[in-house]
Amino acid sequence: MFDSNGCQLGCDCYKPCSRVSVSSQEECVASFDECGPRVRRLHKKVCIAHGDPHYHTFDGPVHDYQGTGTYIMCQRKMASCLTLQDFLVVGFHQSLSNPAVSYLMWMELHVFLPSGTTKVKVGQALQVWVNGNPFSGTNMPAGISSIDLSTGKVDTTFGVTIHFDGHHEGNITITSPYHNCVEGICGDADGNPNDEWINKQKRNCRRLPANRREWCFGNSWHYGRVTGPVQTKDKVKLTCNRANSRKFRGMKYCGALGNTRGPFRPCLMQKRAAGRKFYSSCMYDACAYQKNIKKVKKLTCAILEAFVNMCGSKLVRPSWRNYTGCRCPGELVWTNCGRKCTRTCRKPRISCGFKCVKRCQCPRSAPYQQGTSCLTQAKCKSLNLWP
Ligand SMILES: [Ca+2]
Repeated sequence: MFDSNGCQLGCDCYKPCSRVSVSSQEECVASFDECGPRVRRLHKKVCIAHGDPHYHTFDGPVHDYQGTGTYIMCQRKMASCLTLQDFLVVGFHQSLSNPAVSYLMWMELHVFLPSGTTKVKVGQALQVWVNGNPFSGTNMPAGISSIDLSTGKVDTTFGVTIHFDGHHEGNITITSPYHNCVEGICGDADGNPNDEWINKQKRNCRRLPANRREWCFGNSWHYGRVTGPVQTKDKVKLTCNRANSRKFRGMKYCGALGNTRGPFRPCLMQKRAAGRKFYSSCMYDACAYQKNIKKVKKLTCAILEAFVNMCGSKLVRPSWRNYTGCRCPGELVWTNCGRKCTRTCRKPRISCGFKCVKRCQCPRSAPYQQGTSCLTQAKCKSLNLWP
């Protein structure tokens, strides 16, 4: 009755089996009850962290939070949610060349089980650790249903997924039982965008002046020992000079995110508000580095990349890279005649015919792709990723 995903065919008590269609916002979960096996549809919500970090919360608003150290992105709430599996997702922020802003460097999922805690960490170049040891690709830890070493996606058995791209972009997906049963920088997922400023001490930081809001909100979600500067009360105000402001509004930087005649049209027609939020994050990052135009190009392309990931490839025209002048992400390079499949450290000898595909892929000098990094055989071996 189910396909391999447990998803396509559903049966009801009194109806013959039929196909179940599922939107991109839903997922199917096979369940068994008095009617026998059937499919339940669960509504999904996603929180995205990208850039120097901008958090698009489960309910939509955006936090620009640049403190350094480890933060609670999402955890199960206590009250009235105790029947749900307890978990925690933390993210580590570090400043790179500009001390005014920081970047997400790794994410770690903790699953609290009666037998002990499972910790899965995804870091730079998609290195994965389980309870502190490099993950070998076999022996799935308790509470985890899959770990994809080539994308950095970790699926749990209880409807929570984390994904870290091996650079600075991450997201968390939760299914409907967790809506209004989570807290952290990603918010409570209760469907209300107006209560996204409640901090850990239950104080509503929303009415504070803009420059103190993030200080009141973000700092409260610091996890464990404070090891570096958290965001100061007076957040650094990042403004561009007029000439740069005009430049960054152009199509080669942030402008495409607001242009409904450009390659993002199909997505913007459905998600105009999200486009506006990505646009303002894009301008913020561009202005933070306005003196270093190469860096601005890299950062703004990373934001466009995050937007494309959020939209899904069906809602974005492939011409977007030419239109915006954005090269491939990370170490990947554009080719008009690429392979149909991706060689990774774990699957180095995969073969997929000779048909050319226009795509971003790893160069010959470092052919094995891990997320958006490209590794040599020696590097794969040194990371314990070679089969
Ligand atoms: Ca909310």
